[in-house]
Amino acid sequence: MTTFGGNGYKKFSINPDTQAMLEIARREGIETVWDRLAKQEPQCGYCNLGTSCRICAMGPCRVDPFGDGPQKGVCGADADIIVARNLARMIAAGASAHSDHGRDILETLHLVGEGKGGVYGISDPDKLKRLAAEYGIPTEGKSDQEIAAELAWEMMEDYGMRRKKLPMAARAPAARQAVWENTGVYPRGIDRENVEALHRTHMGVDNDWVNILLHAVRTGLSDGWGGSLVATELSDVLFGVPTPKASNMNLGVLKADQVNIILHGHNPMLSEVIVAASQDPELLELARSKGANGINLAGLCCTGNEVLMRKGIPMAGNHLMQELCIITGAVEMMIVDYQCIMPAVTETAKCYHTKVISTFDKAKFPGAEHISFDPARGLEIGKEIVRKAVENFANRVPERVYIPVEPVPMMTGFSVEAIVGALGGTPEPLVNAIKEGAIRGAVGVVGCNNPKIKQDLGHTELTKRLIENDILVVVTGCATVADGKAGLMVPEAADLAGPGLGAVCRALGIPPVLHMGSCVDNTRILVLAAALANYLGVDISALPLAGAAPEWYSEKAVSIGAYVVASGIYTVLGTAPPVFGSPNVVKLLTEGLEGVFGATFAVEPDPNRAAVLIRRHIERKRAALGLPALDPDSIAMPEPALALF
Ligand code: XCC
Ligand code: SF4
Repeated sequence: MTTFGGNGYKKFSINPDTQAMLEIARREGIETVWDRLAKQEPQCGYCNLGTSCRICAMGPCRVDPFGDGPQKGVCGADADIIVARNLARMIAAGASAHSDHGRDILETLHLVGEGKGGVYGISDPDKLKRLAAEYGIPTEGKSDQEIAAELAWEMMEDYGMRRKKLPMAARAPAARQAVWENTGVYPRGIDRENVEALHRTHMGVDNDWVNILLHAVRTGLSDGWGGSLVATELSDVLFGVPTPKASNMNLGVLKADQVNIILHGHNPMLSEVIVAASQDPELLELARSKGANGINLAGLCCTGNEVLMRKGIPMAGNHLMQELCIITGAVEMMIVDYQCIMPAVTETAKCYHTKVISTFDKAKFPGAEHISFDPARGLEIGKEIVRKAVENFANRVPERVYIPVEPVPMMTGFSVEAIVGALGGTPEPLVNAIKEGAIRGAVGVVGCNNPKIKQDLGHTELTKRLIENDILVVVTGCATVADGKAGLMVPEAADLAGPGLGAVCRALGIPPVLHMGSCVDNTRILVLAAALANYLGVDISALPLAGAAPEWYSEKAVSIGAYVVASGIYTVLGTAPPVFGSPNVVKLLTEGLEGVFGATFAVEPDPNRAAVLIRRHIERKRAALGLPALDPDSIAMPEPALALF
């Protein structure tokens, strides 16, 4: 129902496929995320500033830090406390989401250890043994199954209260761990930090806003060096460590003559068996008998990133494409697990023949068919679901099928193992390229889409500015699809990079923008940063690195931001977090953290300006390491220019 016609859709997205589908949505009278955003406007100013509170029944309260309205809530909480509590709760929700995803993978490893893993097994015994060694588990003479059982048992302790420190946090340089110790934020137990965050932010517990934020940091660290890392590492053990491969992106990966199944959400457990089921000869024959030339899988969001990294399954889109995929009329089924799945998708699906199948008991959707996922019966359930999709091909209305674009090629699969492998088994060539200045530094461009920002503009503009200035970019999550669709993730994109980075990419045959996975896989970036720092014998905060989340929307992104900064990496946010109602909190996040963690947040919606902030930061870090560096002030800051909204 988006009211813009023709070129008006350029206001919402840089992508031709999005623009084309918005026109179909208008014609068909289908509501999208952009329509619903417009209906919400103007959004609440108190909530935007973070100064509204509804955590107890004496409220809800709003404080008015810049006006002459109330300065305190009913309990006496001021703007600082309310903003800090709200931010801590966002971080706890995000960290809980990642960590509970990790728990689901861990439970699967446990089942494998008990010999009840059904179709699941150990895909990478070497990584299993490396992790076992890290947890002090002797492996000699033991079967993979025995090791899996013991490792699962040990990792379950990471969630509880028996540890003083999370074991995998020891991958960080000693200097970084000392920072965490000295500030009292070394993460202990994953669930413990999350529950404590909820406890502290209950009315009348932690009334010191700095103390609240320090615990929020610890909660974030329990995600980055705990829950998310469990998810990444054990997914590699169960499903394989990703290796470089070619794939495709955008709505053009849907095939008009095949059964199309979209995999949406975050957890790779089910999608891995769907990949197997989609190759089942009997189901392929069934598809042929229905007139389809095959069964085509395509990913969305982070489940898409997972199967892209490991299996090369193409991606139909990122966060803001979830409704638009269905509007192609070519999707027989959308299989969802959890996180980032808009409740709206089942409404959109009602306008088409698309079936939405929910699969996790903790994530049900009115309007979807629920098929409860049980790892022990994995493949059986996978085949049952794929069969339904194939049968649904008969209900497709060919006249309504519209796939607006051709797919764009990209390269995926850059796990830390793969990157080090591509470098010849040691980080040395990368370190040397950085030392010499051919590569100035590296930046993780990560995170979501947000309809408040023109879709993918923040990601792609920032990435282009960075690579053309010889800064290597690594991407995860929805940023991947943005840069992939823009053609930045093929080796030929070396031509878009500066001369130094371009030459390195050509020599190695890699793109200047490397795909490192889903959002839990931001831990791969942490682990790589830690490995580089350890190799050089410095703290992570000394390295010429930065993070950016140009279009973030999710609580998970806030948790990621917290652990990235607390790990010593300067991070620029495109979307403003709800903290501006407390000048004290803003000052702490953007300045004060430097003295504590050696890194801060910045907020800069204009990607061209964000690129300059990052380039200046990288040159400062280079100079401090005694490497050839530009004068940061010689990098001119452009006026805000891009129409983002
Ligand atoms: Fe969700 Fe992970 Fe954000 Fe994309 S990037 S919108 S969190 S799918 Ni993680
Ligand atoms: Fe209001 Fe305080 Fe209750 Fe929040 S905790 S709703 S500020 S009384």
